[in-house]
Amino acid sequence: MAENERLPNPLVAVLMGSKSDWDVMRQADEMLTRFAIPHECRVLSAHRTPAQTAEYVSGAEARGIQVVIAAAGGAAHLAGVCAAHTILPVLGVPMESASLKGLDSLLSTVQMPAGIPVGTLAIGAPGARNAALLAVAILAAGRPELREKLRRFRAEQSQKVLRETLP
Ligand code: RP5
Repeated sequence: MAENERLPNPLVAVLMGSKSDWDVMRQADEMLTRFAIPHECRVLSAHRTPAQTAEYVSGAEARGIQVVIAAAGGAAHLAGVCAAHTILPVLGVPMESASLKGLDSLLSTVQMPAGIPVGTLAIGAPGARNAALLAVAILAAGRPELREKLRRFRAEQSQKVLRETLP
């Protein structure tokens, strides 16, 4: 799905602070597509487009979005800013940064003071994929068919590991 493409009635918003995050965040997009979750991907920045970020996230719940995934690098703090503007669950994905390898992103995303939570995933691609899987798990709570898909995904993953042979 192309970046910024809007599907009708998206359930998940995948936000990222810069187009430079897309190479990693496309993995969240692909995972959500694999589970047939309606979603939309947008570039919105906490510091470069602060007003538009606040406006988008403030209106997300009314548009039917149920989970927000927010990825950013450095000290950008997009996930925390998003969480400040919505009661929807916000999943933060720290992007790997050039200077500190994502440790800066991780700390600025994970170290939220009490009261406004951000569920923080791993730095980079594993975090992008797991954010999508966690969004699926959140949505699956009230959707038995999605729970079954998640169980099948886990079973296939197990089978793949068990089929591995070593040279
Ligand atoms: C953050 O700054 C973005 O999330 C990105 O990871 C990082 C660098 O952005 P660019 O300078 O590449 O646009 O806001």
